Amino acid sequence: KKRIVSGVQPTGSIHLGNYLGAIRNWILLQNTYDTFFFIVDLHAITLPYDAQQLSKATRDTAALYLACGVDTSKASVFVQSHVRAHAELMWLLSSVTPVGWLNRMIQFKEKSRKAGDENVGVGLLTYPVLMASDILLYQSDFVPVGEDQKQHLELTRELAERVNHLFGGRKWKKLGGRGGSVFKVPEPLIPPVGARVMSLTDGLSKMSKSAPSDQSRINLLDPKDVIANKIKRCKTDSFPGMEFDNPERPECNNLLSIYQLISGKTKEEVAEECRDMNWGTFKSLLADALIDHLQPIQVRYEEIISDSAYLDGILAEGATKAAGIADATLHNVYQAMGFLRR
Ligand code: AQP
Repeated sequence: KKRIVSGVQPTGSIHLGNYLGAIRNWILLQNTYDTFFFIVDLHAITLPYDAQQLSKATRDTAALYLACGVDTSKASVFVQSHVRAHAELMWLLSSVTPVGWLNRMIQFKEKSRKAGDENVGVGLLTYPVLMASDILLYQSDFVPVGEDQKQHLELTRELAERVNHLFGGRKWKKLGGRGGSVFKVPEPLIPPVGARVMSLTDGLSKMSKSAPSDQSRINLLDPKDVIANKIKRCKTDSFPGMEFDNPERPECNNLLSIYQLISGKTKEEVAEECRDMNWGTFKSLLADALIDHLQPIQVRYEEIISDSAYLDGILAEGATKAAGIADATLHNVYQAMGFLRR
């Protein structure tokens, strides 16, 4: 089976964008691929964060993966920091990553501009090297990537090729290794159901955990009345009817797309169903659809999060399985890079 790795940062509440853009696709992918879904807690500390909240957010994220349908009889679920090889490989890769490659990263430029100089740690710059470690440790064949992560995956590929070139092949064989490539070069995977979910308060920016206003996103754990209220108050326009793809109506397009994804209907069906609706009618249709869709996820989440022994067991099992693969890769990297064996 071909292998896939993916993760979400425990930096806040998991929202509809994380769900429709990432987690929901995992449910399909786990049937066909050897999948590793982790909670990327080491990535969550690259901007100022609250240490009191990190472990709770990590557990919540894990419980939500399971509640959304990640099936641990098919997929491995674990916490990134529980597999030490991630941080360790990152050091080895950092040492062969040209700084210029990192300076080019658009996400770094954007996030550091927003955070201000005082708050920008080295980790924010070297974040893509940790992401490369996450992927390369598992010799992944594919990585599901949204638009915003494409550049980071390209850097991962370049790094894999660089290490293979510098340390692989005959040079590695001379050191007693198996020779050949140290790392598999991963390919991007365009998700089966693609979605970029936009903010409820601005149809041109993406729904995001870090946006200051909670009003801008639907969190998967929002109670019914909060969902209804957020949809009621979300940004509208004064055009008649509802339509997809009108560049002057980004909010309308976003909400119709959300409705389409949640209802499982086709774009044509939704366009037809909603064409003559006014905002009020459409909003209550959407709020009801969201509440119905999220309710069973919330019920399962409550069951899982209240059984801590069960959740800990899943995470321990996942980490053991992941570490088996990650440690073998790390061993090869040390060997190829010429380190003395213990
Ligand atoms: N709005 C979105 N639409 C579609 N997909 C999205 N993802 C995030 N936002 C949207 C996808 O969720 C996965 C995990 O994201 P992450 O935890 O690495 O954080 P992020 O991409 O930086 O997005 P967030 O949740 O909005 O966090 P902040 O505010 O911290 O930037 C990824 O697959 C991502 O594409």
